[in-house]
Amino acid sequence: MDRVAIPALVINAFSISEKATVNPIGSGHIHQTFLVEDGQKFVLQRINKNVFTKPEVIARNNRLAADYLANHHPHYLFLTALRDKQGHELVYAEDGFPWRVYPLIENTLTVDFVTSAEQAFEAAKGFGLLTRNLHGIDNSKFEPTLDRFHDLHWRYEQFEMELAHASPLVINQAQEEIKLAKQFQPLVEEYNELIRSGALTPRITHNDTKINNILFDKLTEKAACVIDLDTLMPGYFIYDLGDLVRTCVSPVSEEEQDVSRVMFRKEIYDALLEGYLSQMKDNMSDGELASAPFAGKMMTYIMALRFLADFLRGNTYYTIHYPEQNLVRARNQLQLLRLLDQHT
Ligand code: GN1
Ligand code: MG
Repeated sequence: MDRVAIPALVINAFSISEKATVNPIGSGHIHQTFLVEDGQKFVLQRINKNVFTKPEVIARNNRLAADYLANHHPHYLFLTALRDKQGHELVYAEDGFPWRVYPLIENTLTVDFVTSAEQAFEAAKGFGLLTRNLHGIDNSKFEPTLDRFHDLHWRYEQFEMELAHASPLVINQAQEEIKLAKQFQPLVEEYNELIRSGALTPRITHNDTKINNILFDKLTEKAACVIDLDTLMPGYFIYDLGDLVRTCVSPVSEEEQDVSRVMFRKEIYDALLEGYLSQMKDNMSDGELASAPFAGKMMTYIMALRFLADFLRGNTYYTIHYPEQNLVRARNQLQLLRLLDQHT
């Protein structure tokens, strides 16, 4: 998708000066994100309203969390959107797309690849701490920003539906991946059984714990702050631990085209579990602890299905830079899933 121009209305609402420099940043697949340098530094983001059809729900959930954290954990650094001149966090442009601004947290950085067990431990500790600190909040006040987001059963059905409607050409291109995706279908049964058993406690989870959604302190290399809070909503711990495993355990990302470079790094996997549990194990049941090995498989499978479904549907959801990118991502994730299935 081409970069959009920033509407005058948005520039005006957030009092961005004419002298400010604006550059695209980030590697997200959904929104458009810019760094604004205007004396101070800000992150300006256009929310993709085709994906998040209820942006006010994001803002409301984030506000609930921010208020709770300010009361119960006043030293915890939680990112909140800035308000415009009129006190709004979301500013709607003429085309209906909402924009928001975040302060840039100085002296921090993001990483796209985990390079050490310490880094993996820190990232997992950071996401574990978020859910830990939100323990005790009234979950029922939160609304899902995306319905059934990590419902593996539903994601499998979506994949089947796209397959039923896809053109013979794309089905042919994705033959191998479709076959593999179907082979892992028993994971859906396992997921259904786990949910049905009631072993997992509903919690407020981040739901997008990929490695580049955490800021590390440049000096100490400790986790400083989690970012991308669009899907902060009720969920299960397996979603957060699982996406950490999915994005940290291999030395290459989901974008890697050469699947022989996808690998399972045991020391990273162990560090993730250790880091996450260092924050969470006190309030986890035995049933939850026992389901930890399922987390990485479940989330890797979900992403394989989602990328593959998007490819079959003609690439309408994720940003792509070349036509087969979603197929490549699906292939990559299926390879990772094979490895996780062998090793965990
Ligand atoms: C999307 O936009 P981004 O990169 O934060 C997606 C996540 C996927 C991720 C895969 C709302 O996140 O679920 O794990 O891509 N977010 C949404 O890279 O669909
Ligand atoms: Mg996200």
